[in-house]
Amino acid sequence: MSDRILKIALISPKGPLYRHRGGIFGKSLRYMPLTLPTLAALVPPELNAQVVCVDEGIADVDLDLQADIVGMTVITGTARRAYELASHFRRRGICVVLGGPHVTLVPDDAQPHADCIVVGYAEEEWPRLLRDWTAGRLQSRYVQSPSLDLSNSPLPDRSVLPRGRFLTSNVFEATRGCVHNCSFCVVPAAWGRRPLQKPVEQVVADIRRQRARKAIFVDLNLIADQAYAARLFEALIPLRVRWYGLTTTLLCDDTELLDLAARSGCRGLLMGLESISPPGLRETHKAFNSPDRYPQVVEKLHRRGIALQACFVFGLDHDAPDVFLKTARFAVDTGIDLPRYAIVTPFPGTALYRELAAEGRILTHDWEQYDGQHVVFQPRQMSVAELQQGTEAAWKYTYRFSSIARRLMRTAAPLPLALATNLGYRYYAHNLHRFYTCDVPIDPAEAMFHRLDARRNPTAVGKAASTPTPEAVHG
Ligand code: B12
Ligand code: SF4
Repeated sequence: MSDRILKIALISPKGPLYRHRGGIFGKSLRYMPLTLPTLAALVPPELNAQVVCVDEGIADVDLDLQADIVGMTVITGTARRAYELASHFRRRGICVVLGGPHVTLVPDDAQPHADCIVVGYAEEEWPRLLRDWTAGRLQSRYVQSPSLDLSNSPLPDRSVLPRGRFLTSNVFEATRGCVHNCSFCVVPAAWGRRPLQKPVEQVVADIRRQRARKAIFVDLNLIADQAYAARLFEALIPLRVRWYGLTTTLLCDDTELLDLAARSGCRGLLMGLESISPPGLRETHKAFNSPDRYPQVVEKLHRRGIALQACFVFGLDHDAPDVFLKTARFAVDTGIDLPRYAIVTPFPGTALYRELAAEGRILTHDWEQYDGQHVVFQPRQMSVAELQQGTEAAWKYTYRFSSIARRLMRTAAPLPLALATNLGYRYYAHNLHRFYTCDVPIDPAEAMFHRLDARRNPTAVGKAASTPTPEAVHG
């Protein structure tokens, strides 16, 4: 054991969408991400390290901070900021390590900006890297082994971030990855299609340790492995938590699993419906979604008290200029609790990016614009301005008072909460241009919802709004 204290600073850099200006609510509108708590817990104890974590979404990075190693997590929208910080710390002689989705998607984009990068999940590579650094034999790239197994990973250390600055820290992860292969999705592109799972007992232990009454799962598709999902849902029943997460519409084809999800406390799901056009879905390799059955999806969820936040994307090659209002009308007529719209984003490293690049249709490599809200490619059947404005029109149609009233008549959620959420979204729909440069991803509605609910019942969270929100680009 070494006597010297190894100083590690872990940073989640800000993107243009997500600065900590306080937005309209003066507090961060996000739940605690698990990236830094997970990395902190992986630091080998024998290294005698002191770990400081900074989430630039809620606090400033001290540019004079003292550290031996600065590790930064990078998503595409934050790559530019991460590289800027990396260059600053490297100039100061600090070893900079970059990792995360963007680094995994396009390692060669990140490599020149760092002393060392980690490609893929870091459960084995981050501890190895730290031991190598201590022994003076740091390599420039660490790549996740294809046989990585999460069964022995430690529970995330949430104490490294200030809980009070987030809407909630009851954020959990059971699985990683997804078995599907949607062309726009970063998940199969970055991490392949083998789902990884934490042992169910470990997830339960984490929820118990947090004494959570409400749980948000950040898993990108909780039902990627349905047998695992069934085991997890069974294990959640005795915990009596209300939980929110992301699945595909396929959950509604499996009545047994859906019933189990409802019994286990599921109160809100985010699903990527993506498009109401079958050719559009085929184009994205998401033909398992069937628009004919979307009304049944909504109805089946509502019958079980589960609210649906449904994400649609605009700008697919099959989308003509009438797609916006058609989709918005469909979302309203179908009674979706919270429809969301995003602009297709060809994240670098994805199949979609390769297709568009081969056709010369990528318009910018300014990664800050890769946020699901800006048009970064040439659409096939409309102009860039039509795509941008049409998306805004869909938001406005969906959240006008008459549309809200029609959806509220069908909602499975308690009316006051559903109303509050919708009004929050209405505000957002009418201020999209402001949110492009502000704290957007977790909705004003969510903040409003949390406030209302906290007043009503400090320990409970109701049904409607609190689905984990930000994955407008996810399915
Ligand atoms: C919480 C969350 C957020 C939070 C915080 C983001 C953050 N930087 O932490 C908020 C709400 C701000 C957010 C916003 C957005 N998000 Co988001 N988000 C997530 C989410 C659901 C969970 C993150 C998490 O906690 N993961 C669990 C941890 C343990 O996994 P991990 O982060 O991958 O970390 C592991 C490895 O990647 C690696 N690693 C990661 N970082 C580092 C750093 C070092 C030094 C090392 C060694 C290793 C390492 O080690 C970890 C352990 O294995 C993920 C999806 C997911 N489940 O991962 C999407 C995800 C990160 N988001 C995504 C996107 C697209 C967005 C938005 C653009 C969505 C939108 N339209 O609004 C915005 C972008 C905001 C911006 N600034 O540009 C994409 C990123 C794709 C990309 N190429 O950029 C993801 C992957 C989801 C997806 N659709 O595929 N998001
Ligand atoms: S969009 Fe959803 S269903 Fe498709 S690959 Fe990504 S996580 Fe899986």
